[in-house]
Amino acid sequence: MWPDSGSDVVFEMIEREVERQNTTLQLIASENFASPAVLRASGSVLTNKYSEGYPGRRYYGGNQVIDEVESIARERLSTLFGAEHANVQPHSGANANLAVYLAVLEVGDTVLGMSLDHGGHLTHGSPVNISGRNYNFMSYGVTSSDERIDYDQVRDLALKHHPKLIVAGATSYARTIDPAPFRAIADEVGALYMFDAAHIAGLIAGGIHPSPVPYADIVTFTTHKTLRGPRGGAILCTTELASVIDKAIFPGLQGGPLEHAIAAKAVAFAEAATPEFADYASQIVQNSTELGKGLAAEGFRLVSGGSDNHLLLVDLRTFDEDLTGKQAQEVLDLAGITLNKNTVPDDPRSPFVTSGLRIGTPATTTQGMGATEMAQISKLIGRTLRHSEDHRTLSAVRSEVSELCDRFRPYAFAS
Ligand code: DSN
Repeated sequence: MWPDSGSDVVFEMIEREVERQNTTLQLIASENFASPAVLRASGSVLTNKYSEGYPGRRYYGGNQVIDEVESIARERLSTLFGAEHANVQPHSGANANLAVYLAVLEVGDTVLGMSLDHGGHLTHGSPVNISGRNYNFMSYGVTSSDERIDYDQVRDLALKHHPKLIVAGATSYARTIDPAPFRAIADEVGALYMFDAAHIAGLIAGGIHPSPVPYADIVTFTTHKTLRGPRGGAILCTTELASVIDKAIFPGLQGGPLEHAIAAKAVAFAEAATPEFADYASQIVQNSTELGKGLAAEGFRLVSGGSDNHLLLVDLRTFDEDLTGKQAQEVLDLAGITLNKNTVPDDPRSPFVTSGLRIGTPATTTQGMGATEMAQISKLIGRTLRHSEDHRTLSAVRSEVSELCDRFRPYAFAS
């Protein structure tokens, strides 16, 4: 019936990626290891089905089972976060954000968002993104004194520019984001309020970070970061906004939903509602705190002085003024430590070079690592970057990383 593609070279590539994920340290703050059950739903025959529309209102026939799958995903998600309405169709966090803009803004409208180099996201108004091209974004950032969100600046900008929408949320911000002050500012200027919880959705679901749902009109997020689901996005909103949000996703922005991904999201939402997940979320933050202590002891400066969440933003300049984030990322990769370069607030270097690193604990925490391993990892990072040109050191670190990962293997199976 089908060509014999079981020995396609692509499967050999997937095997090698399983091997890479099993044997190197995954410290990219936005990554995680989805459970075998999530992977199973994600790889299912639901990929075959077209289901434009929403449960009970599809354009094509044959959607009886699909309707059940999408309905359970929506119900589980609404319950998990206590939201009035959930849309589980966004293919990604970027699409979720763009759908919100499409739903509530006109081209040219003014919006307030966190600047990319202070921790925001491309879709929060970067000039190279459609958000920055279509809308008049004004950027707020962190204070220079404590490197935390400058709520006074948010308010001043809001009073001056009267945005139609205020966007909260970040991709490289290590501190708790209090959702309440944004609500007060939005009310003061008559703006709508969207909270992009992509990075911290799992911490909110686990009860470790304050939920923006009672405050924000709309909450967007990805499902694959701390929430530990399949790659994708989701939107929560009030009943009042449900119809415009749904219409913005389909037919406004997307075509057929990825129902295999929606099934996997449903599985992940059930996992995230368990007491074990709450323990997991708490452990992510404990691990981040421990890793931060270790890195500080190695001579690294932590932006804002530490972390309340799943990530650390490291300013490399106190450790080695000439070492760029790009160089550090590359040499750590050689040693089996995977993380990403990141700008630090007011970074004099470009986003392709940077003076910082972003380091996250969601994946290693899923593997079961704890305080002892975080201390070990901080030492490995310090040792690698202190001897970055010594191949013997890199090779010794690589072996130690392998041994460590072997004790905490995420996937017992080959692909
Ligand atoms: N690429 C994601 C991150 O790493 O934070 C954001 O889209």
